[in-house]
Amino acid sequence: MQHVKDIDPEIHSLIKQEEERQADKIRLIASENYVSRAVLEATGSVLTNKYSEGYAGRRYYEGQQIIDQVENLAINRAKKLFAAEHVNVQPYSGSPANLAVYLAFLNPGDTILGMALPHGGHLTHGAQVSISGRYFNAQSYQLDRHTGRLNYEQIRATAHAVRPKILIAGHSAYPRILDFRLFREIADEVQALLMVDMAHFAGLVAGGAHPSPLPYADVVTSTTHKSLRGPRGAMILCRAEHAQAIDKAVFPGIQGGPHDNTTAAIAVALKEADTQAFRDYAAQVVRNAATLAEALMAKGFTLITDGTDNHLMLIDLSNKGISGKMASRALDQAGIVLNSNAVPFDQRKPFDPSGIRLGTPAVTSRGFKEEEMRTVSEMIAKVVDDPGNHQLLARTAAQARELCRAHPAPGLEHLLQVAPGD
Ligand code: DSN
Repeated sequence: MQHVKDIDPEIHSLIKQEEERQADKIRLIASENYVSRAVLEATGSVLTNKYSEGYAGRRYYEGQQIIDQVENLAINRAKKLFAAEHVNVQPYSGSPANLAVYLAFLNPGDTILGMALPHGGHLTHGAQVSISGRYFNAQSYQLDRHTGRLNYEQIRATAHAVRPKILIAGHSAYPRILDFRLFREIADEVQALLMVDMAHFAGLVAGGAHPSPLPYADVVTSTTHKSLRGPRGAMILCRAEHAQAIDKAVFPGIQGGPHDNTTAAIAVALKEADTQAFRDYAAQVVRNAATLAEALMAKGFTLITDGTDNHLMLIDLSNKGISGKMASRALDQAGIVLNSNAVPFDQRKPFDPSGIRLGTPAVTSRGFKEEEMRTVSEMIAKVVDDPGNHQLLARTAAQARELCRAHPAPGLEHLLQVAPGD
């Protein structure tokens, strides 16, 4: 980082502070992770200097001898890893990827049916504040009030009533495995396309720790960061019959030139994901989540659906006399970073909801296992029980730092190499 330091000491200092924050805090935001040095290097490469509108062999500008190979590598690795017929790796991130699917198959005003945002769906699955809710007739399904789980008979009834053109499965805060076979059945009954947004659990699918939606869905979208542990980006995987529609929707439909440096980093991440080490990581993410969920429930926490079978869990703090925002702020001061989150049928406002969401990909990447998850559950319980105790928060932050230093985070190992004179 010497060049950043010389040219822009302010940004250099902020990056260094963020490195330290990421190194020394227990990061439980379910969508965050630590990428490898290799992914960081590819992201920061000269590929950022190139423009390459179009697709390999059909570009608008010259000089694509290298970029075509980079993009083809990323595509072919994704096709192999996920057993996909066609892959587009150009979407800038998850929201543009989902928008591209809508552009490919819908006209303004057409009906989509997805999981309601306050129940764990994503903004782009039809929330009124997003373009997906503004430009389309967005209908939603909710979780069952008693079980906190998806009720497939209700989804079926809603689908028959509203006849969506696209049925969306996927979430950003649902702790259970989706039944892709049932979603497929429902989509077929109403002649809808089935789109699965696997952004949250793509890494688990790649690592064999979660069923794949690919055999069931017409189109699958995913970010490439989150549990997949690549750079900030996205991809769309689809059946061969939809290849042209998807490619045209991404470019020139909603995007200009792809970010070739990101494409290279996606290729690196996909290579890393096709290893036994990554499969071990994916299995451990799930084991860590299950252990943390069990330990928290044993301490009186209310988990939506009474547990988890993926990488995340959602806690309703109503019985603890503290809001999600207050708890997440106290925990952040105590070195444990997570986000407040609405719980199903939440009575509180979205910015200060009743719950918190926790996920295990990032801590698993730094080597936390079951024992550390039990320790983390104790730290969380103490802070939630006494959030105004500043001594406790400071003590817990020191404990978090110690735990983190015993498990160096990928991409940040250099922080432990103290230079002579430092
Ligand atoms: N912001 C992401 C998450 O935290 O789940 C979703 O886009």
